[in-house]
Amino acid sequence: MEIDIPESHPRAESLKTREMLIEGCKENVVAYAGLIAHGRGEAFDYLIGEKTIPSASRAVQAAAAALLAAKHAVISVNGNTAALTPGEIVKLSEVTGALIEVNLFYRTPEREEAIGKVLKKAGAGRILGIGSAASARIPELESERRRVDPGGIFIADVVLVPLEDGDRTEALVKLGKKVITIDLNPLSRTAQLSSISIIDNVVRAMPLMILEAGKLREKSYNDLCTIIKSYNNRKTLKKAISHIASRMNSLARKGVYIKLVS
Ligand code: PTJ
Repeated sequence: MEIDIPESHPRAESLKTREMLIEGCKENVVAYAGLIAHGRGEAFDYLIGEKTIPSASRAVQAAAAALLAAKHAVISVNGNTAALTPGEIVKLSEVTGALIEVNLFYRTPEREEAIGKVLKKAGAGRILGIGSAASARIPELESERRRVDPGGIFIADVVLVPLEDGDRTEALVKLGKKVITIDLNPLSRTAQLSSISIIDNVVRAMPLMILEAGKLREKSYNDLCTIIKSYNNRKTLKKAISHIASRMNSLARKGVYIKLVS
């Protein structure tokens, strides 16, 4: 069932995002579990206040610098990210030179093809990881995410994995790769294990990363390394958690009242 979301609806943006995922699910792009994952993300976004917090902006800057300074950067694409930000994935790949690879937890040939189609429609050129191209294996991983492209994630030094599962993040970090994630939950294993965790909605963070990469593009390799070295992921996580805690405390003190518009 498709619904028309009136622009005047107080939560129009959030409802539109949901519709994109529901459509993506019908088209085999998004896994059923992707809808559940989104609900979890929405809950954290409510707590954060549905805006990019300063510590996330700092992580975005470090992430853009890491993608630009990388020898072999890869953007790992799952169903949710393909449904929500296909154009941004392509733009970020263009600005940073990172390759695009489809890598799915719930991997089926139909979903790989459907995601490839969405990315092509958004302007992507080469897409790694589809079908027999995902012939390499990440050791120590049992999920379907162990299957990677030998010319992509397998040899990457920096991997962007938005909305990731913790096991693969752990495996990639153990292989010595720098892992960047975008995850609304600062307590998730992925956020805790990644090298750079952007605690923000992928819908807000991807455009910011494109902007930031555009600004940093002309910087020297040494300048990029200085930005990366001065970044501290533990601080980012602590700041996100204390942002949520103090926001909740303040709302608990003041009380929350939704005013009706007369
Ligand atoms: O497409 P596939 O087969 O690779 O499967 C993708 C999902 C997302 C289903 C799979 O990776 C999964 O099950 O992920 P998890 O373990 O549920 O983790 C998803 C994380 O992303 C959770 O911590 C959510 O809070 C977070 N999240 C959900 N929506 C967003 C988000 N973070 C940023 N932006 C969002 N829009």
